[in-house]
Amino acid sequence: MPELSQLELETRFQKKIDDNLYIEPKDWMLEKYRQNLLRQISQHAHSEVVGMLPEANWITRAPNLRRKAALLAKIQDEAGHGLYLYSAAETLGSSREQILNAFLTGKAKYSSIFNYPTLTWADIGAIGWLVDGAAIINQVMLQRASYGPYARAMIRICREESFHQRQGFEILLTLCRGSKDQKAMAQDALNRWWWPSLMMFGPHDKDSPHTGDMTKWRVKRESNDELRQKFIDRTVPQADFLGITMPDKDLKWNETTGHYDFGEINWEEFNQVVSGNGPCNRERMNARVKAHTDGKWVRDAATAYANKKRNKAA
Ligand code: BYC
Repeated sequence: MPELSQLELETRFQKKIDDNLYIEPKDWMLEKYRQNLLRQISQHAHSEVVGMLPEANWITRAPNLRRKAALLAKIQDEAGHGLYLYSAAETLGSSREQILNAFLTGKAKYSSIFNYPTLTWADIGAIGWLVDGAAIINQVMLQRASYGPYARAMIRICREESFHQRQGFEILLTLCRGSKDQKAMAQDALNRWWWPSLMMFGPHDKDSPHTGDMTKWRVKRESNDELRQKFIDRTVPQADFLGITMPDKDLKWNETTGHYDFGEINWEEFNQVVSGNGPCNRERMNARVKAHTDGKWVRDAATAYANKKRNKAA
């Protein structure tokens, strides 16, 4: 078969995407597509792993055994999501070591949301309800991403995330139906987690440098602003059901658009958190670096065992 020109390769690649076929690891792909996917999938994996930290803060203080078991299981699920995603990222030609190195040296980002502290038990409810809720809205879309390994990882992850969202909502429902103080604790958690949850969807579309390419390549099928609106429309009635209110005086149902209008996000806060100056950025990074250092003997032992097995087989 004659060799295809760069232009022919690019045309075939885009046609495959336009026909809703998966791009698989061994297929030809645009270098920019590969790099952008590696960026997003690895950031996503780091987010899952860092996301364990705020919740881990409450394992020893969960109010009863049932809550503790559910929280432990949820945190383990997040570790599993991180592992699926690191594996998907590795199919793009970077080693696990390189990917982790970019994270541990602060070069790769992770979601802004995990740089906020979990001050009360209600925060664990708010994370499940709002943070996992926002993550699902985004990840349901990613189940149809054009890159096969990412889309398939997302299908498994979404199944677990929807369970997480419900357990968070149930924690808050219990608090909201409890004493006056418990309901106040739920309201306080909502006050602190609402705006950071909206920031999870990323900057406005007009300020989002990657949206154009990622949409063309069908990694993104809905934009940051569209997904954020979807999340708000879905979540406000849930807050009404709980009997607590979003901390946004501009939040109002708009009959004409059929959506909620809402106030402006504090983008200065978002930029500060993303650039390392959020309330817990340093604490999160220190915890991950320590875990990685402490885990060296495990990686060394696993490598030694794999080498021994390989040598024996040879
Ligand atoms: N935080 O052009 P844009 C979970 C960055 S974990 C930090 O719109 P894109 C869970 C963005 O990376 C689920 N950075 O980018 C776990 C880019 O920076 P670079 C986490 C953000 O990629 C444990 C720049 O801003 N979910 O569920 O088109 C417990 C410009 O943005 C953020 C994912 O990771 C942010 N919030 O769109 C509980 C989903 N937003 O790379 C729950 C996968 C933007 O140029 N990721 N940036 O330096 C995505 O869907 C997309 O990457 C985003 C951003 C929608 C986040």
